[in-house]
Amino acid sequence: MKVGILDSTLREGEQTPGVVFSVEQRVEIAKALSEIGVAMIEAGHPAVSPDIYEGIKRIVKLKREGELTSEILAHSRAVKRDIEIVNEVEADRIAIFYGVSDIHLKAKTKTTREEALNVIAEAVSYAKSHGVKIRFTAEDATRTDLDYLVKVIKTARDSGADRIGIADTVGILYPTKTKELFSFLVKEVPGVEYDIHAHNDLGMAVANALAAVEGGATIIHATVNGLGERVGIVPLQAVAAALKYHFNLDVVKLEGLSKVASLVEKYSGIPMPPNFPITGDYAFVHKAGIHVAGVLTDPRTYEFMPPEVFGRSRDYVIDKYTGKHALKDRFERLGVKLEERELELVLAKIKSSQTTRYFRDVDLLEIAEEVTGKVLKPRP
Ligand code: HCA
Ligand code: CU
Repeated sequence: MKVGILDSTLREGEQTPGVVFSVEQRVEIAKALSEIGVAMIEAGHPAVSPDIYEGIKRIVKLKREGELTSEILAHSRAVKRDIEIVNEVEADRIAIFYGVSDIHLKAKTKTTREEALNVIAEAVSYAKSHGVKIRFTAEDATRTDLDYLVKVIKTARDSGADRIGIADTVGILYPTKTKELFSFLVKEVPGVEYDIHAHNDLGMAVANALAAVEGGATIIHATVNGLGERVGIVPLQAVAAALKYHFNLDVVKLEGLSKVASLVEKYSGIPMPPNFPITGDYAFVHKAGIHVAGVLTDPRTYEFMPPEVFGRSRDYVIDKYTGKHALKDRFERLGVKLEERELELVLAKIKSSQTTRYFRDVDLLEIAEEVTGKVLKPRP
């Protein structure tokens, strides 16, 4: 199975409310993405603003100088002006999108289905005449009449697109349906490869992406930290881990994910929630006594992915949920040897402080001194 990631942090990701990347930041993010090995980088929609235009130019230049390896894409509406601007920035591939559901045709472009096919054919052929590789994205594909969607894809293919993006623009899909859709399209319209662009409105974007791969999609759109319109799209870190563990696919260097996640967190100003998969602060932190005792004996009890794979480490917190195993381990790590009875006294004290969120090491030592009457000197 040949599957790659298209990272759209610089295009879809910048469509997150409040997010704007500077030219320098765009270049740095693209470098970091190429370093971890994403197959494609959607670097922006150059017709939107001069800085995006400039950013794509700089990224394309680095690609030509051999500093980046990913394929560089630029986004475009199905209009000549946009296509010409993409032509100027000399991206490796143009990604032309057009809303093809009846809702989009009626409300946005005010075209009939037939007229839309002409617009798509014209735009794709025009791009083709510039010699650039083309992805055509059927926007709102998942709310589009299936027979018409087939016509759209055939039109784009016959006009020169070698990739087709199936966009779940509103995030309405679920996995069974996703797999069915891709299996059908791959059979019905061969001669092109398919991308899945899954929005996360129902929290199923990663699952839908995996289902699309099972159905034959070969490129998954993702953004670092799952940024994007509304609640965003497939988060790169989760989908990369899922592809590794379910399909044994290496789509990016997993140990590099934390660094890119922090970089994008900083530049986007959107904090990563602590309970975010893989790169969140709590992704490998355990709490309940039973869990901590389990992972201290064998981490596989409550983890299927060792944190080291992602360059991270395992930890646990101490509060009223804590058990004796965890406490004993914590004091041992602090270089303090407590008798069984003393540990029990410390634990009782912890359990009687139900509203304390965390006991830090200094708090634990203080309690231990109190219950034992000894002066405890932790190992430096
Ligand atoms: C957009 C729409 C899009 C396009 C997806 C794609 C969508 O914001 O321009 O080109 O792959 O969700 O339909 O992001
Ligand atoms: Cu989108």
